[in-house]
Amino acid sequence: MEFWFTEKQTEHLGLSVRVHKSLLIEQTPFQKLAVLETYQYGRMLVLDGAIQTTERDEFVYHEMIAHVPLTTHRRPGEVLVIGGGDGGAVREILRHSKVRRVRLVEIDDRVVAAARRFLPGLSQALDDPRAEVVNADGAEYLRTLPGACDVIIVDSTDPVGPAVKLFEADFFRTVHDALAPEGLFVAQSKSPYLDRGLIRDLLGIVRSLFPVALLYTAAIPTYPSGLWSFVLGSKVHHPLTFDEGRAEKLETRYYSPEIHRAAFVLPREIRDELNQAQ
Ligand code: AG3
Repeated sequence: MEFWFTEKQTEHLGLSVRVHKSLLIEQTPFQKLAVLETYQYGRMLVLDGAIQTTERDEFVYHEMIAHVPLTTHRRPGEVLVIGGGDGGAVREILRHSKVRRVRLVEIDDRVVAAARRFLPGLSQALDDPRAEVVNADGAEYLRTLPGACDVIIVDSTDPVGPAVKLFEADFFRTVHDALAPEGLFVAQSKSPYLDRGLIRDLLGIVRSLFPVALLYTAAIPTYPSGLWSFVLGSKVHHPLTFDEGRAEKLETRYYSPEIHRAAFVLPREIRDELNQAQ
């Protein structure tokens, strides 16, 4: 007998993955949480039916959400992650020796517990002495930290359930205020093929708040359409003027100085529609 999990990416499109074993299925106070052992991608974390991360392709997303902002900032000492309870982004952030502290603010502590139990390759980073896990609402928590962060990384779910407000203008104003004068942030912003309207709106919000506002992409096999995007907002530093030496020295599988630069080059139609000139 075969068991398949399907993420319904749109009304008319799904990605199906054959499941070897279901390791955990739980209704938390915030969302439905599952950890599945799959043949193709290893262990897979699913929230409300959406694939969050898999053992085999998580490195692409986590390297790209962490190293692009951290090599753009000259001295990233204080880093804050919103969401990302699996620990993958924190693991990559900790590769930067300039980072003194990384705080992970996760609203759903069941996600952290599931990752600690089933995804040690990601969650082990949370035990590092420089890492701190805070169980709180990220948007509320940020309000208590004016000007305190060098880099903020929004590693949220898609805008459903608890993450809806993390895609609204008010939240990005809070992010702006929580950043130090040279601060910058990155937020996951869904698929350039399937979510163009959302990305256009987000970029509009970020452009109204930050002098540098750009979109970059990465190829992630298990996310809808396979091409994923990140929006970056920065008070001073431009991501194409970054520390290439530091980028080259990082131990990575996807990220490199060349990938860093190339990620900001958008397919023509998307570039024109978003009016993104580098
Ligand atoms: N957070 C973003 C996952 C979005 C995937 N969307 C989807 N499958 N529809 C990932 C968390 C990893 N730390």
